[in-house]
Amino acid sequence: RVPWFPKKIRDLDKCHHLIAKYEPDLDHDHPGYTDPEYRKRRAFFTDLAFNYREREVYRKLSSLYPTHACKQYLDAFQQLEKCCGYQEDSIPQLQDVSRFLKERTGFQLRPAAGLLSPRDFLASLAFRVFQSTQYIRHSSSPMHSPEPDCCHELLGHVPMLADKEFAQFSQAIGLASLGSSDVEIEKLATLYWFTIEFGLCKQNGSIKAYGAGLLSSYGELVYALSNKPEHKPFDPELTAVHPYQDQTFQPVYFVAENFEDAKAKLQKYALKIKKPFSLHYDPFTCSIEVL
Ligand code: H2B
Ligand code: FE
Repeated sequence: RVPWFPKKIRDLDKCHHLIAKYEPDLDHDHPGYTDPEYRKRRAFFTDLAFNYREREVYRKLSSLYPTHACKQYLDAFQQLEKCCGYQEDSIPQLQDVSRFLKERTGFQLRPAAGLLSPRDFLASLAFRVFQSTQYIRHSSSPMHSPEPDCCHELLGHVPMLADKEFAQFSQAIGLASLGSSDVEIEKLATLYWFTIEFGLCKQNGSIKAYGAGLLSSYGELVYALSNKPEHKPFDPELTAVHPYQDQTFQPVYFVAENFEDAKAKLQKYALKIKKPFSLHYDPFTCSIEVL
């Protein structure tokens, strides 16, 4: 058998195996072995070199979008490629993407250090602020990350946040969360999970994906639209109490008729959450009025 060898320049993404023997971390005789600063700097460059493979995520996922993503996603993705630096071999700047969203739906991105508590994360949505991580997944596992990373935010969430109806839907979950009990927050986080992260919707007689967890995961995107999982109609009362797990693919996905319908149903659900006050968001001052 002839050993595998690269045939196109992009095949070099697979030519990344190092002979680590002489690296400062492993070789006791290396002049930098006892110099922690030097070793830290070397680790930084190692990451840069490996992360060059980020293009792999982008290329694989975007090949699926035309057949698997909803129309709203595709429209926005095209615009992001045209004017926001979305491309295979570069990662766009948070500020450019934030400006793009602000012009379309008033949403803005705010840098977050990692996974936030559901209460804090949902609260930010009330102000049309999306808390976005900026680091990238570990390069040893380019197609999977256990926590959100910039691939998930930029390829999963951002395009949908450019759609007016979806933006309203997202803010509605956020507003419903303000001042709610822990039990209600848990239900809203579950709703968030089955819609904004793993939601499907009907479109011209077929089913498409709009959830960010799907649009940023090649394997689950294919699986979600296959006949393997169960598809149930989105109904906030039922969806909010449906058990979910984040270790494997979902056995059940919820399908929205369209975003307008999903938003109306969610707002009806939110009205039933008991609070000793009512809230109004003032878009001019970007603040919450308690009535
Ligand atoms: N934090 C961050 N940084 N990004 C998210 O997408 C996220 C989060 N999702 N905290 C939240 C939790 C979500 O899973 C719900 C609201 O619990
Ligand atoms: Fe997410």
